Amino acid sequence: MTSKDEIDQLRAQLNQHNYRYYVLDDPSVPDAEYDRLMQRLKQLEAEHPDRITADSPTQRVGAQPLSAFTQVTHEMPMLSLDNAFAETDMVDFNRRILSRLDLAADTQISFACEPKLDGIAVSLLYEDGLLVRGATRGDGTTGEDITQNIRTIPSVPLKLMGSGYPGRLEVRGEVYMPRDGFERLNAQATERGLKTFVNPRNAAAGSLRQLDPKITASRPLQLCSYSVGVVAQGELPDQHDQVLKQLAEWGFRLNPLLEVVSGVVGCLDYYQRVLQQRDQLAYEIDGVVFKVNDLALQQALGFVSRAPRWAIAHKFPAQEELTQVRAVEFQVGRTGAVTPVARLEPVFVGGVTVSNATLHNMDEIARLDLRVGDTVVIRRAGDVIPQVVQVIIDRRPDNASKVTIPAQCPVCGSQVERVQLVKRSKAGARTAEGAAYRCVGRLSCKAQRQQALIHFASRKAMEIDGLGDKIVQQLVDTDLVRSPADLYRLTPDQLQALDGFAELSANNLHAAIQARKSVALSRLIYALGIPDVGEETARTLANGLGSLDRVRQALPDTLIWLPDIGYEVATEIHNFFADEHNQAVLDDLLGEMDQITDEDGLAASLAASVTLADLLQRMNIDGIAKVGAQRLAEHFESLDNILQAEAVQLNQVPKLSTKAVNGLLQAIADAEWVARVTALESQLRDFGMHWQCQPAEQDSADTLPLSEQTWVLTGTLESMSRNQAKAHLQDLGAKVAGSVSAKTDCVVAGPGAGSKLAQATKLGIQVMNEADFLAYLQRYGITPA
Ligand code: 9MJ
Repeated sequence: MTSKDEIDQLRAQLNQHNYRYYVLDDPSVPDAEYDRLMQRLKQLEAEHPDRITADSPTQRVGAQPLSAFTQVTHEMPMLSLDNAFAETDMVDFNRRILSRLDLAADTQISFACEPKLDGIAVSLLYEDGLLVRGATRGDGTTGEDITQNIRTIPSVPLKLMGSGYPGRLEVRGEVYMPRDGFERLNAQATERGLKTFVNPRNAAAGSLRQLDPKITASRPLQLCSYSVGVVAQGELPDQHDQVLKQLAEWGFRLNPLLEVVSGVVGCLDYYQRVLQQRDQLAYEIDGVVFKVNDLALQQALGFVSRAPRWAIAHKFPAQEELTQVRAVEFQVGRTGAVTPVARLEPVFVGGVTVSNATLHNMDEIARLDLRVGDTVVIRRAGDVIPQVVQVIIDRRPDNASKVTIPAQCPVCGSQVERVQLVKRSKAGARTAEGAAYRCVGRLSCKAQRQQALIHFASRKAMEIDGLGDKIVQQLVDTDLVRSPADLYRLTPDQLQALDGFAELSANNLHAAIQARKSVALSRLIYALGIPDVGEETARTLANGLGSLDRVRQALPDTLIWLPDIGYEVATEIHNFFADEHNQAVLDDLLGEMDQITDEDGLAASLAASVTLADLLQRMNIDGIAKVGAQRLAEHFESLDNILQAEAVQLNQVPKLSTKAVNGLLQAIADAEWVARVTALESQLRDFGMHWQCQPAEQDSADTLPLSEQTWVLTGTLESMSRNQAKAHLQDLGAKVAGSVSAKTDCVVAGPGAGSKLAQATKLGIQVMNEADFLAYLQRYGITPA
């Protein structure tokens, strides 16, 4: 094949893969294959620079930053849409159309319906099938030339697909940022200490406004087309929906919810159906758009001022509203964290009345520059909790007051202490830091007591049936319960004295509490509410260490041997159990309980898997990695021998580098290091480790079929609930994660699986359907109830 043919073929393949991935959301090859084709094309183009064309997939980004955008005058003005806010507005819209067209009042006109994307309207001009200009709507008459930014959006065709397109064709549509991309972008900005975007629309607008197209290229933008402007040297179909379908064939992304309905009743029904789906959509919409489908009728209807008579936007309830901050109060959580909450002038937003919004922490207040009395933008999108996203500084009253953290806990009056928070990346670099505040009152603080007990009794913790939040509140308010142990000491009489209890209900709750005197170890660990210890970590601790005693004693250096436990979490766990107050509360609780069972009957797996070489490798000795550690372990056979070794002996270890010898000498001379490694070794021995032994126990967690594997569940399964499927996988040793990444080993996909399945296919990860999964479980003797 000649290089020209190969270049043509690569471009065609890349365009096709790109179209499948970004326009159809249906990837056809793994990313690695796409990258390989792209590399090959870049290589060929470097060898034959004369063959580079503007529509080559390599040429999306590459233009130099501009110093300013130039103005563009639209050949056909880009109109705006009239709004309808109520059903009566829609009925009036329909009536105006019928009367203007001289049609009978009961005529059912065909309307094309689409969701109204909340982004930035743009115009894309194609000449002979090539993208020659991209522009913003601007004021409708003049916009800005943003061609080089538009070219970076992967769902924008640089060259139209197929054939039959007009010589000049202006495609119009919306550039928007899907929700997941927006969340990711803001999370990155927060991590880097940069300003976040208020909403996906502002993020899309800000991304298109960049003078440097490389920045635009790094933003997750999408284009969806919804109409045409200039059409010359060619013709298009005579119905709006057919025009859009024709655009799809030329390579544009269309909204999959596009429909044609009959009459205003059809429009109102469509509005309701899309409204129901709003929160589940991958992108934000602020309503739906209705357009008379017949282009001849559109022509006959014409325009009034700047909007067409044949189209209308029926708006959804706003997801952002302005209101005022009446006060900022402080709440105390389970671990004593003191967090600010904004008390707001009640406002209707995202379909509910909102009068409180969390402010997260004092850093957030500083970032927003929020004061009491300020007018703020409240956002409630999807079913997430309402957020304060912006302060309108221009409306700040003279008497607005700054927010300060109270010196005393608002609930118990104990001192509030400041704790420095440092977030680290996996490599240990600081990624963010800030201050948190904590009430030092522990269980003497009613707020902490109440939250701790609610957590203790909750379903994933001790699962005490019938012990709901309201009852816990009464038990705390009446001082009947001051710690988890007190729960077990409650008598039926005491319960019966509470509001809403009779003899039977009191006896039932008493029995339910007593029934939870014996639980699985992992439940108890989770129920204790150790900071940073969720269900999964609790299970790891229970399975890996096998007994509560070991968990209580484990040193941070020991804990980090367990899967997915890093040094920070290890330190939190160790500090929790080292704390005298926690020890007393736990001893008291254990005194009331009967039996803590290791739920899966697994023996401690940690000890069996540790060797002297592993230990040396992990003790941060300069110059010593896996191989060096192995050589040392083989030569000296025990840690004692190594600690007593001098330079002469170390130099006798075959093939040990000078750097490793020096690193080790330095470590041995460091009393703190020696104390750490000795304590670790002694603890691992106590926990049952034997140097150089093979895994002793066959059923240890490390030898479970799915140890070290990560699985993801998506969609719904018919034969079992998601929690049951999760439990089965965990029994087999797998970690069950909430999202698909390169680390995922397998995805179980039931009907209704969406983006996770797409992601798995994209990454080339194994996918099982329900039948495969059942057969797989069967192999290990698991049959769902
Ligand atoms: C949006 N934003 O989704 C129009 N739009 O049509 C749709 N906007 C529009 N159509 C004419 N789907 C002017 C604006």
